[in-house]
Amino acid sequence: MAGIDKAAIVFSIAIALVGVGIAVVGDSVDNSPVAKTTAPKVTAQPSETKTQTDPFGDLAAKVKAEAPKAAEEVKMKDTVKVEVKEEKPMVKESAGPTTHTVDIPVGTSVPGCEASNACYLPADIEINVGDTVEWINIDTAAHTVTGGSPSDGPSGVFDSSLVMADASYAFTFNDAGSYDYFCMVHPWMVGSVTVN
Ligand SMILES: [Cu+2]
Repeated sequence: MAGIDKAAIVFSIAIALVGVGIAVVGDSVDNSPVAKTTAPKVTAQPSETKTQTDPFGDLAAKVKAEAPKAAEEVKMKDTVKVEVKEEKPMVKESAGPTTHTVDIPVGTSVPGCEASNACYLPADIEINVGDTVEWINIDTAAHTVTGGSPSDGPSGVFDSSLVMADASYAFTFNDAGSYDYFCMVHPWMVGSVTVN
């Protein structure tokens, strides 16, 4: 009887272990299919948005909606970079011939400015060959910028004729030299441009 009981106990234990084993395997088998079926659902979300639940559908929609925006941002960055590259050569070009500004100050239509050599500001300017000088008349009266001197008269190199109030006159100096100029309306107004 003892041997039979032991055999029965061992047999029952074996059955129990098998049962546990089946249960364990069953659980693992039950879990793995769920995990496997869940994983494909996630990867299949984008193409099956309509058949899936709303949360995933929203995520897929957001991803689809944000993807074009990101692409546009990249394109925008590219265009900005291109624009910056285009601006750099322009700066280099401006480093060549430049434009210098000379003001025709307020009140120069009456004598007085010549005492401080301020009938043109600056009255004496030094530039490089190819540079341009632009005289801006900020006075209320009309003036001229005429090459030459009050004593010798116009040189004929450049002459603005009358520059009205708030108007301007520009001349590009392509030859080196010293150029005196004056105002034919107000002979006390004199200035010079030195071109190197
Ligand atoms: Cu003048």
